[in-house]
Amino acid sequence: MLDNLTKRLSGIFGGLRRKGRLTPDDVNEMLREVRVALLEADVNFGVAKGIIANIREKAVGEDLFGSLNAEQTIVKIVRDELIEILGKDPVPINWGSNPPTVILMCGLQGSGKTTTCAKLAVWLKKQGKKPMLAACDTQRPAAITQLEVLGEQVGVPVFAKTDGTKPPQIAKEALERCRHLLLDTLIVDTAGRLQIDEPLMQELKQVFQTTKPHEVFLVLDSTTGQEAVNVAQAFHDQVQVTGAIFTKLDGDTRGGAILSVRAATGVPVRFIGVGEQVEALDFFYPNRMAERILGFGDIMGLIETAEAAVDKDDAKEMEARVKQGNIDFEVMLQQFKMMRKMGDIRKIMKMIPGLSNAIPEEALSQINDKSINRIEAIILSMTPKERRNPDVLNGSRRKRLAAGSGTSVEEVNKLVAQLYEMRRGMKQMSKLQDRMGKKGKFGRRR
Ligand SMILES: Nc1nc2c(ncn2[C@@H]2O[C@H](COP(=O)(O)OP(=O)(O)OP(=O)(O)O)[C@@H](O)[C@H]2O)c(=O)[nH]1
Ligand SMILES: [Mg+2]
Repeated sequence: MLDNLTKRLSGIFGGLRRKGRLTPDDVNEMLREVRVALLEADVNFGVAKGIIANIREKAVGEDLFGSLNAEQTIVKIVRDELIEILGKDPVPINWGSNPPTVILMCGLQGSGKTTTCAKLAVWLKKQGKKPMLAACDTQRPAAITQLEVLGEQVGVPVFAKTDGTKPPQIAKEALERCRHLLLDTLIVDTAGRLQIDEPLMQELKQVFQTTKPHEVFLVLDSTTGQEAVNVAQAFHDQVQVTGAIFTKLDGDTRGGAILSVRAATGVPVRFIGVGEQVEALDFFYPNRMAERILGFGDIMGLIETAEAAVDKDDAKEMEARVKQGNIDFEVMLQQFKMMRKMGDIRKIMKMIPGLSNAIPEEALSQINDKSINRIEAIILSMTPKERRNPDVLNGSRRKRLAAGSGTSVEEVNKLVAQLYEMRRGMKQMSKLQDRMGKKGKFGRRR
């Protein structure tokens, strides 16, 4: 996600750090570089110009020159400016006064509307809502089935009609059904359209008028770059768009449109799609995005992900065992499970501050599920006794494990050696902590 911009900016600010005291020329040069970096990330020209002008103005007011922490001051100014441009405060869902809340989804063909409908339903369920999906894309025969399959997958009812009923009427009936079933949110999927497609725009307007949506979310494909901003303007002119959802930010995108859309059209970003799975939708926080762009990582996001995935009691027990150096294959298996629940390990590592820039892309790509799968297969081939007490793993047992897991004896040996290595490391660590604790120099935090 915007990795190139992050790398460019850290390079620019890193250069300032090496310089120490700054002259006005240094700052001008820095601003020029930031501007190029923004443009290369596909930020709208006018928006980039505005950002630079604001940074310059604030920098002048900060009495930057000659001060020793000029770099930190500049990073802070840039951060604040990015937050400002992204809309400052996150925008909560407008629930309306009496349910159901209607959310109308629109966007170009293939932007990710239908997928995002399902993702949004999952997100709403996590908020304790009872959503329903309405299939108002009658253009593509497969579209209804697609939504029905997704609805089934996420456990949300789908209202659909295949008897030639027109979308505005389907939407109207869906709303009635939604009320009848006492569900509180209706998400309306619509047909993908090409911008110029007048009849489809008319249809969207009619659906808008019959459902009077509380939110109109425009789904934008972030890989389309600047074009996304033009699309947003075109839709906004027709129906009042209340929010943008940028999809496919997990891919290799320049993504600068996400920085431009609000400044250029007034439409704030509300969610971002970060993967193909139905969970891969994040509520949009301007400050988190700004900090992520600047390579600070996404600590809050990381904590939320971890909290959602980890059972508190499990975590406590694991911590105690790790402290005693008392881990076994049972614990290892549990840790893998936890990591799986947290999602893509690479995505998690990218959320850790500093790490995203420190680790080269190739190294990250080598950390994969496959190697974890092999280790897991070995552990799963063990008997419960072997998992708890690896000392019993003699040669013949190791051979059996290799055969049972489709790996080799070498791999099994390596895994067992790793466990002993980890135990040793943990014991040493806790001894060290104890000693420091006794000296009273570094009191343990817990
Ligand atoms: N990697 C990635 N893929 C996504 C994301 N969101 C959607 N997609 C993919 O984009 C493709 C198109 O998604 P759809 O939801 O069918 O798009 P649509 O806008 O409903 O398309 P039409 O109904 O034809 O207009 C699918 O293959 C999705 O899996 C995302 O955040 N990340
Ligand atoms: Mg669709």
